[in-house]
Amino acid sequence: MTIVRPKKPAWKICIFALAALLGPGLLFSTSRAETQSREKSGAPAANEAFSGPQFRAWMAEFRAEARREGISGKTLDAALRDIMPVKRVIELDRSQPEFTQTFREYLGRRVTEGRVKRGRALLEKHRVLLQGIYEEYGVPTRYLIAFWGLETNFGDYRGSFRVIDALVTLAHDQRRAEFFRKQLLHALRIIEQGHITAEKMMGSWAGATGHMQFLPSTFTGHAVDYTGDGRKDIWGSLPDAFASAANFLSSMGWQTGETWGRRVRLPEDFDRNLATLNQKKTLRQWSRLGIRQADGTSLPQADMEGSVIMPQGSEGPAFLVYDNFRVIMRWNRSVNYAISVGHLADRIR
Ligand SMILES: [Ca+2]
Repeated sequence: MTIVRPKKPAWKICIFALAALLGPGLLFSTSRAETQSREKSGAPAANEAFSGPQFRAWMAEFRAEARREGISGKTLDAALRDIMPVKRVIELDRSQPEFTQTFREYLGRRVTEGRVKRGRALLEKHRVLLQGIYEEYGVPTRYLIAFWGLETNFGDYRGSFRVIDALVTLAHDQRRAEFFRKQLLHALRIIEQGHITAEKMMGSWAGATGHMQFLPSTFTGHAVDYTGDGRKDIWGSLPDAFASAANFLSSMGWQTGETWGRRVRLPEDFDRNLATLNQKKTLRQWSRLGIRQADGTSLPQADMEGSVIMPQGSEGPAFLVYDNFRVIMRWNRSVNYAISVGHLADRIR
């Protein structure tokens, strides 16, 4: 039987128009205490608007697609039982902080003294493991620690939402339905393959999961079973989590032996239009344009290519970034994030 996806009902269009005017916080009049307890538990929010026939029809149609994709009825029954969209996920989707913080605020919150100190201690603690992974994948130990620190504060905050709940919510929502529907199928595939159960697959409101906050598609593409027990366990096994991150970065083109970038000093007459990731020049060429290292010394006279970026605008700090910076941006397409990874890695070393 073919189930035709129902047209968006009129009430929903009204609600989303209203949401655009008022902001989701006002529309979903959930009390603060209720929201917080829900955020902690990650439990689905009972809501008439979500549990109506429209959602049930959507779910029936999605299940049919998942079955065609080879996911067993048993996995679907276990993962999708009593499932309902989570209002809090939609609220968080509509208020992402990275767009409202300046570069300085962003960096200051992420690369703290405490995090640097703990990163150094953890690098020491896991040195043998990380060194082995470096020899196999070519990604230096300090970067893996930096990603771990930024993604989950070294495993402390791995997310309080059931990934399946979050992804069902976002796949059913209109804003990025297609992207999250694919992520949901990947997540179900991971469960089908026995790497984890739906109950234990916890993560962020956007479906990122495990020590390194992999999206399900990143997992299917790049996760590895470093311990050799048959499970790619990025949730409970640090060896699997670190090696999976290293494998991802290596696949994206990580250049062993090169750094990510450096803070630089620009000459007074520097043409600010050149400060973009689209402009690549060799260190020799940048040097000729008057760019110096932050301490005033000359750049290395190399043919390595880089771009100048100024994340805080033309009055803020300037960075010269290399190929590995672009690899970090394949992990997270945010310039601020990529500088934070590089800066934290440098501080940990
Ligand atoms: Ca394993």
